[in-house]
Amino acid sequence: MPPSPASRLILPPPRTLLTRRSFIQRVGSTAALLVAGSFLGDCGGAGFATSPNGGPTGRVKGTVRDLQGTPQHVGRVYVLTDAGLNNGQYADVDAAGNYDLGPVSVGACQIRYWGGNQADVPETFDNPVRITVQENQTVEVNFQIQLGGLDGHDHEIYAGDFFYQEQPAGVPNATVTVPLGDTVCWYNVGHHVHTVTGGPWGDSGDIPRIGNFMWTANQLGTFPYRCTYHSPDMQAILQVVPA
Ligand SMILES: [Cu+2]
Repeated sequence: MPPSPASRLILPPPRTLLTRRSFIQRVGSTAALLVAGSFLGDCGGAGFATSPNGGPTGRVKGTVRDLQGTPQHVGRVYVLTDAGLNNGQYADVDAAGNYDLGPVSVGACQIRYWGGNQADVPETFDNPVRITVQENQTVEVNFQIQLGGLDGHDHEIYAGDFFYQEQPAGVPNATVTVPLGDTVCWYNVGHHVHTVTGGPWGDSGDIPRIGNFMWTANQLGTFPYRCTYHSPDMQAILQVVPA
């Protein structure tokens, strides 16, 4: 889809990044409150289909708008488990800027917007958003986004309980390959403290919930890393190849 005029306002990002905020600031950042988790009632008692495992479900849907409130037909919304793992369920944002995940298993989960290189949620807002789904109720999670997105040299890896997963839907604890000079951001979407330990960067130190650790790939090689608290459950490989 063609970029909107707003995307032309985005400044070229610096290649040296110190914080996740600056990582996401490639897409800009100011903004208002993310609306999340507002229950809309029981949808007239229509009920919902059962989940694949046969358990009770609610429904999750919402809108995707830019910071000016204009609906945006861009991106995809994923369901993550409470532990932060992509569970394979997603919905694309439609032409009217709406998404509808349909039946979602009851319980705690996280709803995550992914706009790839086209858009992202400014760092000032939660993303993913933690919600609790109740049987036969609808949770509305509305995302405000800024066009611009990641620039293709940024790689996000979520650290959850207890895995590393390249975003938006990589294989847990798999090898992630990035070109020299690119930046990797590990973001803790779990409940527990994790670390990213090993490789040329050494030790991230403790990464708290919604905290992050970033490293710009300045050295070629294949680098196994792990969480000092949850290895061997949490171990993966970062491979840096010539750009
Ligand atoms: Cu850990």
